[in-house]
Amino acid sequence: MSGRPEMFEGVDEIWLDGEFVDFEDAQIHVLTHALHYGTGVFEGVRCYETEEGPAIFRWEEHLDRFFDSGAVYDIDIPFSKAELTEATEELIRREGLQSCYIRPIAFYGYGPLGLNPGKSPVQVALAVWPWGAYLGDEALEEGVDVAVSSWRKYASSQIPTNAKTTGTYVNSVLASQEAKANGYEEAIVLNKEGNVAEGPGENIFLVRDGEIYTTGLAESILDGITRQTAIELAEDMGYVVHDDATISRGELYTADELFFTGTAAEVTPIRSVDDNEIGAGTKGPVTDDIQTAFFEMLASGDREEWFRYV
Ligand code: PPE
Repeated sequence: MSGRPEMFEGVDEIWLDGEFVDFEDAQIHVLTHALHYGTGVFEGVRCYETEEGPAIFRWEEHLDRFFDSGAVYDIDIPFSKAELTEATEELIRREGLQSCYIRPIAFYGYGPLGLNPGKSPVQVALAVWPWGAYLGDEALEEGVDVAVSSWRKYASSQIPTNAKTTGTYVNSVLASQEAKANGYEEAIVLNKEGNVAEGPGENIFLVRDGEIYTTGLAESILDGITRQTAIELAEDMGYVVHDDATISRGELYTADELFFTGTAAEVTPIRSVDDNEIGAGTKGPVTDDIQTAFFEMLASGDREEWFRYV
């Protein structure tokens, strides 16, 4: 296929419905239910290069969330967790990757249309590709300039926010497009109540007087696995972490430090919000501590329970 996106250039195969198929053959029908109604669930996982070879980071937690997301929509994934694990590891080996991003997706496939997906078959795919720093290498060092979006995060009373559903990402797409159109690198989305929820693809942390705050699960956020990782690493270092915080827009402006967490974004500092410089306008000391601990943990693999070696 000519014009293949650069990020997929080296990808040879994709696992689709139980088989390894050539990249070009990983196709689905235009009448796929999920294309029309967004009835799919997905994950984003990273595999890191370690001294003992490639290791998938917190695979079990991602797999659990994948199945939980599916359960919300009665998406009955027709493969066991063991089968998906085996397929993912095999795919990484076949692609010969030392580190990569992993994208599992399960969705209502080609069947009758109409809102109730009842008779549509569930299809599952796994893809892997190299993916560097989500917001750029410089972002990890210097931080990103972000803007509070005019789009609100959908409330968990409207669509479950703890499920990672394909369709609902239009909310993130809108916020992200708006931020970029206005010259910012990323957005922060407020929830229906007007408090801080998260980024379009990241959770958010605030540092004030040496203590760490992150928005609570009741604030219509995704229960991020990197969020949980950052909380644990920070607590291990002796920081007080408030993981159930309600954060107002104004508190963003007066924070000592802010940073994003996410599988793709890892630990990315935020250097300004709506053109207000945060702290010294670069990566702050607490953010640096957490980010350093995060990358050291990934390089050393010393939290064994978090790694699955391929
Ligand atoms: N909130 C949202 C809305 C979100 O999409 C993500 C992950 C997170 C929080 C962080 O969750 P976790 O990865 O478990 O720490 N966003 C994924 C998709 C990014 C994309 O652009 O695609 C990701 O980071 O893989």
